[in-house]
Amino acid sequence: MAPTLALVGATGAVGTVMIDIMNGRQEWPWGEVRLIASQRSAGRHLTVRGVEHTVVALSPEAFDGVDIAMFDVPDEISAEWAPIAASRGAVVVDNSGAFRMDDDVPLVVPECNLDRIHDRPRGIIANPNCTTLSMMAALGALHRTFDLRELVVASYQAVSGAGVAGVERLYAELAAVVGKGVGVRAGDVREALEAARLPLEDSPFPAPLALNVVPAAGSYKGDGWYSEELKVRNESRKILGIPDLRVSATCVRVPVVTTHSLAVHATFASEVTVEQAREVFEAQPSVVLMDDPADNVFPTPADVVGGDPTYVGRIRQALDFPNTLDFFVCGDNLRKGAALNTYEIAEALAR
Ligand code: 11C
Repeated sequence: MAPTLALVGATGAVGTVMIDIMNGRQEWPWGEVRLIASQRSAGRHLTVRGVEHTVVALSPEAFDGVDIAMFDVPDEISAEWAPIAASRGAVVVDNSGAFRMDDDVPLVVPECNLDRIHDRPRGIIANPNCTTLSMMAALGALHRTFDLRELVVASYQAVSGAGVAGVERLYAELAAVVGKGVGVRAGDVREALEAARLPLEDSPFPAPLALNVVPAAGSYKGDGWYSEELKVRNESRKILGIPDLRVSATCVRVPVVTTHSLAVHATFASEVTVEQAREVFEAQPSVVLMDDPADNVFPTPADVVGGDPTYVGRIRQALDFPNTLDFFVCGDNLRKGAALNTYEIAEALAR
């Protein structure tokens, strides 16, 4: 019998993208589809592949008969409900941060470690953070061939990483500064936001985003590090299977709606030429090369948003660092960075 698929968080930002991905899939291995959300959203009607579904409220019984449950909900909801779904017999594919570093939960990117989906003692498989994910298809391909030793990255993260509230905040801030001649004197953007009744206390971000970049993504964890930076380090090590990989990340929020970018400085066991790296990227179906700087060809979020691949450009050998490649990647943080990777894992389980 065709397996039953549940989507928990069906009405949220990533859940909405997930339904879009489900609608676009060519293969369709599923029988019943069950859409699950909070009590507040229960009863809403959503259409999946032309069939109208009524959203049901999250409850233990909602998982009865479910084979695979994709969770796109906040950490605390996953922490409570993923084990309940697993205890009812579902395999959970969880997009939150609740289980990623649990030794009994594989952290999977299909391009890197799909075989790990079979080793899931808790019945849960975790999906990485979108920042880590945005570079993983490209980095994993290079690591398989050239043996990655060190990783230094700077991220340029879109506001939709902080959900609908992040997107609304950016648009409101932009409306408050456009045409006002601000951005030329220290503090004038903050003043413009105050004047527009957009106090920073109401923002999901710790500083103005309009006409600005903010070197603080996620929550502050002490010793100078933000949560996004620690996730990049810990998750990269786990996904690539290199527990002692040397990693340093600086994560920065930028005024982009959707699509995270990363400047990657990756050091390998021996020298890697640009041509060798290109060959590896060209052989990876989910990577698209946009790399002709002489002709202004490189990936930017505005040019690739909404796409499924990882876009790679600006590939060059670091001038003063042996065995090191520098390159720039862009990936849609809501698609491959969240919903698509989760769905690909579920699809592989169904197969
Ligand atoms: C951001 N990467 O851009 C985050 C969002 O651990 O799943 C995803 C947080 C996570 O703010």
